[in-house]
Amino acid sequence: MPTFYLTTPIYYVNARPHLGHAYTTILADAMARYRRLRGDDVFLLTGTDEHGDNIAQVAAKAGVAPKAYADEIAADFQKAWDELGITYDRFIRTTDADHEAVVQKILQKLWDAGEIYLGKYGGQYCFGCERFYTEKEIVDGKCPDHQRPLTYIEEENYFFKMSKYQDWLVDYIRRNPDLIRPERYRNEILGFLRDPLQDLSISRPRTRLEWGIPLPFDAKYVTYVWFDALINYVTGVGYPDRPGFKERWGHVQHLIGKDILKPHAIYWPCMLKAAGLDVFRHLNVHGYWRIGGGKMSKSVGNVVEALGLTKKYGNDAFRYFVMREMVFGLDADFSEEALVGRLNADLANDLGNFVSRATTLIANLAGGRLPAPGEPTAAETGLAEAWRKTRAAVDAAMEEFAFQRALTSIWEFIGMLNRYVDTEQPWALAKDSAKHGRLGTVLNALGRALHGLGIVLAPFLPDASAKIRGALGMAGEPRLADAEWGPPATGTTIAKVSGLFPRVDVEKTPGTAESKVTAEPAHVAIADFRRTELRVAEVVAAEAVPKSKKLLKLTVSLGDEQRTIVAGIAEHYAPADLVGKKVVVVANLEPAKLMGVESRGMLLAGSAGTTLAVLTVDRDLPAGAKVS
Ligand code: ME8
Repeated sequence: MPTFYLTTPIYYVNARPHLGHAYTTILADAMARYRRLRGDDVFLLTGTDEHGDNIAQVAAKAGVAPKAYADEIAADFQKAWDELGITYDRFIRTTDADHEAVVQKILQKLWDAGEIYLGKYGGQYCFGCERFYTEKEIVDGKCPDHQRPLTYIEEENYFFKMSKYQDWLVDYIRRNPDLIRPERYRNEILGFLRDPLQDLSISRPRTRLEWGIPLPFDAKYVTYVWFDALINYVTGVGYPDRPGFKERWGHVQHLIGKDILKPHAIYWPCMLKAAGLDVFRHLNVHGYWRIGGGKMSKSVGNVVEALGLTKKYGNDAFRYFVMREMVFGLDADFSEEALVGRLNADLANDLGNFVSRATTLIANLAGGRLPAPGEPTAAETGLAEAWRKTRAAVDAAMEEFAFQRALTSIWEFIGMLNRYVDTEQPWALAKDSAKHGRLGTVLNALGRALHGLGIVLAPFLPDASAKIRGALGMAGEPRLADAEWGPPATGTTIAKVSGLFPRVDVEKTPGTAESKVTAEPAHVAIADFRRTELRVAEVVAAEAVPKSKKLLKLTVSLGDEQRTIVAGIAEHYAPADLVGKKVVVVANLEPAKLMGVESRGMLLAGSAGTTLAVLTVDRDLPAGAKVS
């Protein structure tokens, strides 16, 4: 059985759980669920980081002892993860006795091996980050993260001889191209390693900081935050010799946000090397959520509020949104409107609608029992093939933590299923007794699709997928191996499922931008509409419009003529992705000049939240064909 060990960062207890923490933890949970579905032996570790100045300071402000403060916030995190249905195997706290013992053990080991020495250090220190900043990193005399002035501190401290590992680390990263991923973060680290690496200060004098783990070889000092925190990943699975430690450690993958890239990609591998432990298999790094355009900051209550949306719209909708909206590794904007947009479009319209149609058709046209299939036509073999491809695409995407790609593939398949129902029209087949064999084939295919979706959606939408499986009477833990295009058996009872994801009426959601704009649209007379000439066009060439972030210049063919159309879609499509696409354009729009380029026509696209999709035709039509 393959082993899979995944960790999230351990979160500081100086802030309540918020959107950012939830994002990482949800991704980790979805990944753990996916690996369990595949049959792997999975261990998911999360927890809290409880020592250090920061926490001592907030506790003092609150008038309680640091441990009491940490107890309260750690419980908050556990409660938040339980409410979100996070399937972690251990919640580690850096104040756990086994962790404190492991940190001391590793420190002693490194001290004995001459990897640690006492030295003097002076530098610009940020109390928010609990670390010194180098001149190069300081922006306008301030901490680039907290935008607060730094304090010059000089003191005697213990240092880990990190500098001696520089060449080894560069070589290790070069020889393991997927160690740090996505690649942009690997490049960032290799770039950083072009400058000389400093030794790492690992202690603070107890006179300044009481709240930490004492150094085993000098009780006047406590460990510095990162040395304590990073070691949680080995404590969590029983370092040095608890059962399963070796096996799990050999397969460890870390998941973090880009803010803590350096400690994980530089300090941690050097620490592991010095301690004689293997380096992690992969460091998976995601981007940052922004709210209202700015970087999301802990001091802003809206990040906590954002997490509250799980209660308003449900865990599944929240999970789906964050996984689908953010390209793993890049930043994205969070907004309630965008979440509602996805909920209505992808969950209510696409998935919810399909599940309700399929189960209702089987109930109404076959008495709720899955009919036997007849001879499949190209439509059914097409579905079977598409399902096989979808599963392979999901597997490949999940290998790289590309959650967005995995979901996009599944939703393309769901789109295909809805079109299949539209085209095959089972309700019409039911009216003609000569076509009842064909009806059985179509309803059977719908049953297969429900079965497959009930399994494959489990990591992403645990609640909704359980409802689908429940309707099909599928008991026990789902397994990916059962998601073939075959079952369920003929005669299986299938219950109606309606309202899997009820649409959210934006007018009933005060405070959203959409609620302000949903006025009843004025009617357009058919004759007026007909004056708009819509045509199918083939994109022949596409390029960015110089100096414009938004515009692309498209050369499109309308069959008998080619023309230039400028479209504001550069933030959503790469030029190369458009070439060869059959799109829909307004052909008789008055020509207009945009950034110096004359545009003759307009490309049609739909949008919801931050997603934009160009309209295409779902069967082959010649360029120039009329759209009406
Ligand atoms: O750094 N977008 O803890 P922390 C996405 N204790 N993810 C975000 C985010 C945002 N806007 N804000 C926070 C620490 N996160 C240390 C870690 S690990 C050995 C020690 C997530 O409470 C993201 O995972 O500041 C980020 O890396 C983490 O929270 C930082 O949590």
